[in-house]
Amino acid sequence: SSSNPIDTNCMTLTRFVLEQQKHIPNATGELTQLLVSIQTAVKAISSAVRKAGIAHLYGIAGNVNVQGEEVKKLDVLSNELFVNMLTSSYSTCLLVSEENETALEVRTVKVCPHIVRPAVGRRVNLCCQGIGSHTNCRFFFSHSRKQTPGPVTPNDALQKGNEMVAGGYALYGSATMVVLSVGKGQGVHGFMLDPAIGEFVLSDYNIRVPSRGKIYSINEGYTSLWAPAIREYVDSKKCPASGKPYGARYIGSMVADVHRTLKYGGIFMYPATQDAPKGKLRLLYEGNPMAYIVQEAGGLASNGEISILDVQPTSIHQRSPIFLGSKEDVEELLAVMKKHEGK
Ligand code: P6P
Repeated sequence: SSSNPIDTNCMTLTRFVLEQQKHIPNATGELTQLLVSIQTAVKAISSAVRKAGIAHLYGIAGNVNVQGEEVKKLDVLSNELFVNMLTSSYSTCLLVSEENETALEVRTVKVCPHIVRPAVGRRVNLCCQGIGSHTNCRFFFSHSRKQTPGPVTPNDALQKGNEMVAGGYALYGSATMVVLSVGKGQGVHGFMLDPAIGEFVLSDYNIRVPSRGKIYSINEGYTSLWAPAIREYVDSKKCPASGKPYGARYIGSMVADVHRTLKYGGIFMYPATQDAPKGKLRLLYEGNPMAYIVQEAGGLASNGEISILDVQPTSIHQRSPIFLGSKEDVEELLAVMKKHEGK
Protein backbone atom coordinates (compact mmCIF):
# COMPACT_ATOMS: atom_id res chain seq x y z
CA SER A 1 0.00 0.00 0.00
CA SER A 2 1.14 3.61 -0.56
CA SER A 3 3.03 5.55 2.11
CA ASN A 4 0.04 7.95 2.39
CA PRO A 5 -1.99 7.66 5.61
CA ILE A 6 -4.97 6.75 3.43
CA ASP A 7 -5.21 5.07 0.05
CA THR A 8 -6.40 7.88 -2.20
CA ASN A 9 -7.35 5.50 -4.97
CA CYS A 10 -8.83 2.51 -3.11
CA MET A 11 -10.86 0.01 -5.12
CA THR A 12 -14.19 -0.15 -3.30
CA LEU A 13 -16.83 -2.80 -4.02
CA THR A 14 -19.14 -0.21 -5.54
CA ARG A 15 -16.40 1.14 -7.84
CA PHE A 16 -15.37 -2.41 -8.81
CA VAL A 17 -18.91 -3.43 -9.77
CA LEU A 18 -19.43 -0.18 -11.71
CA GLU A 19 -16.24 -0.91 -13.67
CA GLN A 20 -17.28 -4.53 -14.33
CA GLN A 21 -20.66 -3.22 -15.49
CA LYS A 22 -18.94 -1.80 -18.58
CA HIS A 23 -18.24 -5.34 -19.80
CA ILE A 24 -21.82 -6.50 -19.32
CA PRO A 25 -24.07 -5.85 -22.33
CA ASN A 26 -27.20 -3.73 -21.69
CA ALA A 27 -26.27 -3.33 -18.04
CA THR A 28 -28.84 -1.09 -16.39
CA GLY A 29 -27.03 -0.32 -13.13
CA GLU A 30 -29.79 -2.03 -11.13
CA LEU A 31 -27.43 -4.73 -9.88
CA THR A 32 -25.01 -2.04 -8.70
CA GLN A 33 -27.91 -0.32 -6.95
CA LEU A 34 -28.86 -3.62 -5.32
CA LEU A 35 -25.32 -4.30 -4.16
CA VAL A 36 -25.09 -0.87 -2.57
CA SER A 37 -28.18 -1.64 -0.49
CA ILE A 38 -26.78 -5.06 0.41
CA GLN A 39 -23.53 -3.45 1.56
CA THR A 40 -25.46 -1.13 3.86
CA ALA A 41 -27.21 -4.08 5.47
CA VAL A 42 -23.96 -6.04 5.86
CA LYS A 43 -22.23 -3.05 7.49
CA ALA A 44 -25.09 -2.59 9.93
CA ILE A 45 -25.04 -6.27 10.87
CA SER A 46 -21.28 -6.20 11.21
CA SER A 47 -21.68 -3.41 13.73
CA ALA A 48 -24.42 -5.32 15.57
CA VAL A 49 -22.39 -8.55 15.61
CA ARG A 50 -19.36 -6.79 17.03
CA LYS A 51 -21.39 -5.47 19.96
CA ALA A 52 -23.92 -8.32 20.23
CA GLY A 53 -22.70 -9.23 23.67
CA ILE A 54 -22.98 -5.68 24.95
CA ALA A 55 -26.26 -5.00 23.19
CA HIS A 56 -27.72 -8.26 24.52
CA LEU A 57 -28.50 -9.41 21.00
CA TYR A 58 -27.60 -12.92 21.98
CA GLY A 59 -30.17 -15.37 23.05
CA ILE A 60 -33.37 -16.71 21.68
CA ALA A 61 -35.85 -14.39 20.06
CA GLY A 62 -38.57 -16.81 21.04
CA ASN A 63 -39.90 -17.43 17.55
CA VAL A 64 -39.01 -20.19 15.10
CA ASN A 65 -38.28 -20.13 11.37
CA VAL A 66 -39.72 -22.32 8.61
CA GLN A 67 -37.39 -25.11 9.65
CA GLY A 68 -38.90 -25.11 13.11
CA GLU A 69 -35.61 -23.94 14.58
CA GLU A 70 -35.32 -21.35 17.29
CA VAL A 71 -34.37 -17.98 15.83
CA LYS A 72 -31.96 -15.82 17.80
CA LYS A 73 -32.37 -12.06 18.11
CA LEU A 74 -29.60 -11.17 15.71
CA ASP A 75 -31.26 -13.27 13.04
CA VAL A 76 -34.47 -11.33 13.38
CA LEU A 77 -32.59 -8.05 13.28
CA SER A 78 -30.51 -9.03 10.26
CA ASN A 79 -33.51 -10.34 8.36
CA GLU A 80 -35.44 -7.11 8.96
CA LEU A 81 -32.39 -5.12 7.86
CA PHE A 82 -32.00 -6.96 4.58
CA VAL A 83 -35.71 -6.92 3.78
CA ASN A 84 -35.89 -3.17 4.41
CA MET A 85 -32.68 -2.33 2.56
CA LEU A 86 -33.53 -4.52 -0.43
CA THR A 87 -37.16 -3.37 -0.61
CA SER A 88 -36.13 0.29 -0.57
CA SER A 89 -33.45 -0.30 -3.19
CA TYR A 90 -36.18 -0.35 -5.87
CA SER A 91 -34.16 -2.95 -7.71
CA THR A 92 -35.78 -6.20 -6.62
CA CYS A 93 -39.26 -7.61 -6.99
CA LEU A 94 -39.09 -10.76 -4.88
CA LEU A 95 -37.30 -11.80 -1.70
CA VAL A 96 -36.91 -15.32 -0.37
CA SER A 97 -35.55 -15.62 3.12
CA GLU A 98 -35.34 -18.45 5.59
CA GLU A 99 -37.10 -16.29 8.14
CA ASN A 100 -40.19 -15.98 5.96
CA GLU A 101 -42.29 -19.01 5.13
CA THR A 102 -43.48 -17.51 1.85
CA ALA A 103 -41.61 -15.39 -0.66
CA LEU A 104 -41.95 -11.66 -0.07
CA GLU A 105 -43.33 -9.92 -3.13
CA VAL A 106 -41.93 -6.41 -3.26
CA ARG A 107 -44.52 -4.04 -4.65
CA THR A 108 -42.46 -1.32 -6.22
CA VAL A 109 -43.28 1.33 -8.76
CA LYS A 110 -41.78 -0.76 -11.51
CA VAL A 111 -41.34 -4.51 -11.60
CA CYS A 112 -37.63 -4.86 -11.19
CA PRO A 113 -35.88 -7.83 -12.73
CA HIS A 114 -33.89 -8.93 -9.74
CA ILE A 115 -34.99 -11.69 -7.45
CA VAL A 116 -32.89 -11.81 -4.36
CA ARG A 117 -32.77 -14.55 -1.82
CA PRO A 118 -31.00 -13.14 1.16
CA ALA A 119 -30.30 -15.99 3.49
CA VAL A 120 -29.28 -13.94 6.43
CA GLY A 121 -27.54 -15.24 9.49
CA ARG A 122 -30.25 -17.70 10.38
CA ARG A 123 -28.91 -19.60 13.29
CA VAL A 124 -26.47 -17.07 14.60
CA ASN A 125 -24.73 -19.08 17.26
CA LEU A 126 -22.87 -16.10 18.57
CA CYS A 127 -20.29 -18.02 20.48
CA CYS A 128 -17.04 -16.11 20.74
CA GLN A 129 -14.70 -18.46 18.97
CA GLY A 130 -11.17 -19.00 20.19
CA ILE A 131 -10.01 -15.88 18.41
CA GLY A 132 -12.92 -13.88 19.74
CA SER A 133 -14.48 -13.70 16.30
CA HIS A 134 -18.02 -14.56 15.30
CA THR A 135 -17.97 -17.04 12.51
CA ASN A 136 -21.56 -18.12 12.34
CA CYS A 137 -23.12 -14.90 11.15
CA ARG A 138 -23.36 -14.96 7.46
CA PHE A 139 -25.36 -13.62 4.67
CA PHE A 140 -25.41 -14.84 1.14
CA PHE A 141 -27.37 -13.78 -1.82
CA SER A 142 -28.24 -15.11 -5.19
CA HIS A 143 -29.66 -12.75 -7.75
CA SER A 144 -31.55 -13.89 -10.76
CA ARG A 145 -33.68 -12.02 -13.24
CA LYS A 146 -37.44 -12.39 -13.50
CA GLN A 147 -38.00 -14.68 -16.47
CA THR A 148 -41.78 -14.46 -16.81
CA PRO A 149 -43.94 -11.58 -18.11
CA GLY A 150 -46.54 -9.99 -15.89
CA PRO A 151 -46.72 -9.53 -12.14
CA VAL A 152 -44.26 -11.31 -9.89
CA THR A 153 -45.31 -14.56 -8.21
CA PRO A 154 -43.40 -16.75 -5.73
CA ASN A 155 -42.77 -19.23 -8.54
CA ASP A 156 -40.47 -16.64 -10.13
CA ALA A 157 -37.99 -17.63 -7.40
CA LEU A 158 -37.90 -21.26 -8.57
CA GLN A 159 -35.05 -20.80 -11.03
CA LYS A 160 -32.01 -23.00 -11.49
CA GLY A 161 -28.74 -21.65 -10.07
CA ASN A 162 -27.49 -21.41 -13.66
CA GLU A 163 -29.96 -18.53 -14.16
CA MET A 164 -28.18 -16.43 -11.55
CA VAL A 165 -26.64 -13.11 -12.58
CA ALA A 166 -24.74 -12.60 -9.33
CA GLY A 167 -24.04 -14.41 -6.10
CA GLY A 168 -21.98 -14.03 -3.02
CA TYR A 169 -21.77 -14.05 0.73
CA ALA A 170 -20.72 -11.95 3.69
CA LEU A 171 -18.64 -13.45 6.48
CA TYR A 172 -18.31 -11.82 9.88
CA GLY A 173 -15.02 -13.41 10.93
CA SER A 174 -12.05 -11.63 12.46
CA ALA A 175 -12.79 -9.11 9.69
CA THR A 176 -16.04 -8.58 7.79
CA MET A 177 -15.74 -9.75 4.21
CA VAL A 178 -17.96 -9.85 1.12
CA VAL A 179 -17.06 -12.38 -1.56
CA LEU A 180 -19.03 -12.24 -4.80
CA SER A 181 -19.23 -12.78 -8.52
CA VAL A 182 -21.30 -10.54 -10.76
CA GLY A 183 -21.64 -12.96 -13.64
CA LYS A 184 -20.18 -15.91 -15.48
CA GLY A 185 -16.66 -15.14 -16.61
CA GLN A 186 -16.47 -12.14 -14.27
CA GLY A 187 -14.43 -14.06 -11.69
CA VAL A 188 -14.78 -14.20 -7.88
CA HIS A 189 -13.43 -11.35 -5.77
CA GLY A 190 -13.15 -10.65 -2.04
CA PHE A 191 -13.65 -7.29 -0.32
CA MET A 192 -12.78 -6.51 3.27
CA LEU A 193 -14.71 -3.92 5.28
CA ASP A 194 -12.51 -0.99 6.28
CA PRO A 195 -14.38 0.44 9.27
CA ALA A 196 -12.35 3.64 9.04
CA ILE A 197 -14.09 4.61 5.80
CA GLY A 198 -17.11 2.28 5.97
CA GLU A 199 -16.27 0.80 2.59
CA PHE A 200 -15.60 -2.73 1.33
CA VAL A 201 -12.14 -2.57 -0.23
CA LEU A 202 -10.81 -5.13 -2.74
CA SER A 203 -8.55 -7.54 -0.84
CA ASP A 204 -8.68 -10.78 -2.90
CA TYR A 205 -8.76 -10.27 -6.68
CA ASN A 206 -9.78 -13.26 -8.82
CA ILE A 207 -9.96 -15.99 -6.14
CA ARG A 208 -9.30 -19.44 -7.69
CA VAL A 209 -10.00 -22.77 -5.98
CA PRO A 210 -6.86 -24.97 -6.04
CA SER A 211 -7.45 -28.04 -8.28
CA ARG A 212 -6.84 -30.30 -5.27
CA GLY A 213 -6.63 -29.61 -1.52
CA LYS A 214 -5.55 -31.39 1.65
CA ILE A 215 -8.65 -30.82 3.83
CA TYR A 216 -12.01 -32.58 4.08
CA SER A 217 -14.87 -30.83 5.86
CA ILE A 218 -17.90 -32.78 7.12
CA ASN A 219 -19.71 -33.26 10.44
CA GLU A 220 -18.28 -36.62 11.53
CA GLY A 221 -20.75 -36.77 14.39
CA TYR A 222 -23.19 -38.24 11.88
CA THR A 223 -20.84 -40.98 10.59
CA SER A 224 -23.28 -43.70 11.63
CA LEU A 225 -26.00 -42.04 9.51
CA TRP A 226 -24.01 -41.74 6.27
CA ALA A 227 -24.45 -43.79 3.10
CA PRO A 228 -21.65 -46.36 2.55
CA ALA A 229 -20.12 -44.28 -0.29
CA ILE A 230 -19.62 -41.26 2.00
CA ARG A 231 -18.13 -43.48 4.66
CA GLU A 232 -15.73 -45.11 2.18
CA TYR A 233 -14.65 -41.73 0.78
CA VAL A 234 -14.03 -40.12 4.21
CA ASP A 235 -12.17 -43.23 5.41
CA SER A 236 -9.95 -43.00 2.31
CA LYS A 237 -9.03 -39.41 3.30
CA LYS A 238 -8.23 -40.39 6.89
CA CYS A 239 -6.47 -43.71 6.17
CA PRO A 240 -5.26 -43.50 2.54
CA ALA A 241 -3.89 -46.64 0.85
CA SER A 242 -0.91 -44.46 -0.09
CA GLY A 243 0.19 -40.87 0.50
CA LYS A 244 -0.56 -38.63 3.47
CA PRO A 245 -3.99 -38.34 5.14
CA TYR A 246 -6.06 -35.17 4.70
CA GLY A 247 -6.58 -32.73 7.55
CA ALA A 248 -10.09 -32.35 9.03
CA ARG A 249 -11.70 -28.92 9.46
CA TYR A 250 -15.37 -28.29 10.30
CA ILE A 251 -16.56 -24.99 11.76
CA GLY A 252 -20.28 -25.72 11.44
CA SER A 253 -20.96 -22.48 9.60
CA MET A 254 -21.34 -23.12 5.88
CA VAL A 255 -19.98 -19.73 4.86
CA ALA A 256 -16.86 -20.12 7.02
CA ASP A 257 -16.27 -23.71 5.85
CA VAL A 258 -16.85 -22.85 2.19
CA HIS A 259 -14.72 -19.68 2.42
CA ARG A 260 -11.78 -21.76 3.67
CA THR A 261 -12.40 -24.35 0.94
CA LEU A 262 -12.54 -21.58 -1.71
CA LYS A 263 -9.24 -20.11 -0.58
CA TYR A 264 -7.21 -23.22 0.31
CA GLY A 265 -8.92 -26.06 -1.56
CA GLY A 266 -10.24 -29.42 -0.41
CA ILE A 267 -13.86 -30.56 -0.12
CA PHE A 268 -16.90 -29.45 1.90
CA MET A 269 -19.65 -32.03 2.30
CA TYR A 270 -23.14 -31.97 3.72
CA PRO A 271 -24.58 -35.33 2.57
CA ALA A 272 -28.02 -36.82 2.92
CA THR A 273 -28.30 -38.84 6.13
CA GLN A 274 -30.81 -41.44 7.29
CA ASP A 275 -32.79 -38.80 9.15
CA ALA A 276 -32.33 -36.06 6.53
CA PRO A 277 -32.75 -37.77 3.14
CA LYS A 278 -32.27 -34.47 1.30
CA GLY A 279 -29.48 -33.27 3.56
CA LYS A 280 -29.90 -30.13 5.65
CA LEU A 281 -28.72 -27.20 3.55
CA ARG A 282 -31.22 -25.25 1.47
CA LEU A 283 -30.83 -25.28 -2.30
CA LEU A 284 -31.99 -21.76 -3.18
CA TYR A 285 -30.19 -19.69 -0.62
CA GLU A 286 -27.28 -21.82 0.56
CA GLY A 287 -26.46 -24.30 -2.19
CA ASN A 288 -26.90 -22.06 -5.22
CA PRO A 289 -24.94 -18.96 -4.12
CA MET A 290 -22.06 -21.12 -2.86
CA ALA A 291 -22.08 -23.36 -5.94
CA TYR A 292 -22.11 -20.26 -8.17
CA ILE A 293 -19.06 -18.83 -6.40
CA VAL A 294 -17.11 -22.10 -6.23
CA GLN A 295 -17.71 -22.95 -9.90
CA GLU A 296 -16.88 -19.42 -11.05
CA ALA A 297 -13.61 -19.82 -9.11
CA GLY A 298 -12.77 -23.07 -10.97
CA GLY A 299 -14.14 -25.61 -8.48
CA LEU A 300 -17.11 -28.01 -8.62
CA ALA A 301 -20.40 -28.18 -6.72
CA SER A 302 -22.62 -31.25 -6.97
CA ASN A 303 -25.64 -32.78 -5.22
CA GLY A 304 -24.00 -36.19 -5.73
CA GLU A 305 -25.64 -36.71 -9.12
CA ILE A 306 -25.66 -33.41 -11.04
CA SER A 307 -24.26 -29.90 -10.68
CA ILE A 308 -26.09 -27.96 -7.97
CA LEU A 309 -26.69 -25.16 -10.49
CA ASP A 310 -28.60 -27.55 -12.77
CA VAL A 311 -31.13 -28.61 -10.11
CA GLN A 312 -34.64 -27.37 -10.95
CA PRO A 313 -36.10 -26.08 -7.64
CA THR A 314 -39.69 -27.06 -6.82
CA SER A 315 -40.09 -25.20 -3.54
CA ILE A 316 -38.32 -22.18 -2.08
CA HIS A 317 -37.10 -23.90 1.11
CA GLN A 318 -36.15 -27.27 -0.34
CA ARG A 319 -32.96 -28.94 0.89
CA SER A 320 -30.19 -30.64 -1.12
CA PRO A 321 -27.09 -32.71 -0.39
CA ILE A 322 -24.06 -30.52 -1.21
CA PHE A 323 -20.49 -31.54 -2.13
CA LEU A 324 -18.25 -28.68 -3.27
CA GLY A 325 -14.63 -27.56 -3.52
CA SER A 326 -11.53 -28.51 -5.48
CA LYS A 327 -12.36 -30.08 -8.86
CA GLU A 328 -10.20 -33.20 -8.35
CA ASP A 329 -11.47 -33.78 -4.79
CA VAL A 330 -15.15 -33.51 -5.79
CA GLU A 331 -14.58 -35.75 -8.86
CA GLU A 332 -12.92 -38.34 -6.62
CA LEU A 333 -15.95 -38.38 -4.29
CA LEU A 334 -18.39 -38.62 -7.22
CA ALA A 335 -16.43 -41.61 -8.56
CA VAL A 336 -16.83 -43.41 -5.21
CA MET A 337 -20.57 -42.55 -5.16
CA LYS A 338 -20.94 -43.88 -8.74
CA LYS A 339 -19.20 -47.12 -7.74
CA HIS A 340 -21.79 -47.60 -5.00
CA GLU A 341 -24.79 -46.83 -7.21
CA GLY A 342 -27.28 -49.63 -7.49
CA LYS A 343 -25.41 -51.71 -4.91
P1 P6P B 1 -24.63 -29.41 11.44
C1 P6P B 1 -25.61 -23.64 10.38
O1 P6P B 1 -26.54 -24.02 11.38
C2 P6P B 1 -25.95 -24.43 9.09
O2 P6P B 1 -27.19 -24.05 8.58
C3 P6P B 1 -24.85 -24.24 8.06
O3 P6P B 1 -24.32 -22.95 8.07
C4 P6P B 1 -23.84 -25.30 8.46
O4 P6P B 1 -23.02 -25.74 7.39
C5 P6P B 1 -24.74 -26.44 8.93
O5 P6P B 1 -25.96 -25.83 9.35
C6 P6P B 1 -24.15 -27.19 10.10
O6 P6P B 1 -25.05 -28.25 10.39
O7 P6P B 1 -25.74 -30.44 11.29
O8 P6P B 1 -23.29 -29.95 10.99
O9 P6P B 1 -24.58 -28.74 12.79
